[in-house]
Amino acid sequence: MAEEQTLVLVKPDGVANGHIGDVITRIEHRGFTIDALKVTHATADQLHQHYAALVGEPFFPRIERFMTGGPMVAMIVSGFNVIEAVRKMTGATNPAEAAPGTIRGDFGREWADKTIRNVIHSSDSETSARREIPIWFPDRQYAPHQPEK
Ligand code: DGI
Repeated sequence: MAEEQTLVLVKPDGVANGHIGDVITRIEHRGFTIDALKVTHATADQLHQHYAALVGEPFFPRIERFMTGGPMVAMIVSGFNVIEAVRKMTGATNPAEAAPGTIRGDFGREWADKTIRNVIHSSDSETSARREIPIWFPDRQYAPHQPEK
């Protein structure tokens, strides 16, 4: 556990359904710091990089359609143990299984097709955060704040 940074994306469904503020409020209420924030529209190239491990999956075209289908909000969030804390706040991948109180459990909606629209992405490890931050913020790199001595 240490000072860390994590990448948070409010996905197109989260933006369309009005949850940018909810996500920011939860992050701020936990005392975490937003180091960078922007509205952005994902390109296919960014998604192929971001979900490199999933590109071969049969459901990848659905992810691509969904994630390029509207604007998103990208944030770099920092704080002590922020990666695990925000993952817990995010909840399970499938909103139908995400616990109440989590962002996906509270704001995720059931879907009639086979696309998982789950409101938010958050990095699952320091390795992921280090890799993902420059995909969405090309002029930034993983750079957690230095703790006070
Ligand atoms: O870190 P997570 O977003 O919780 O999960 P992940 O990195 O395993 O998957 C990334 C996204 O890909 C996830 O938010 C939704 C989508 N996904 C993952 N597994 C499946 C999936 N979409 C469909 N349709 N089916 C899956 O099995």
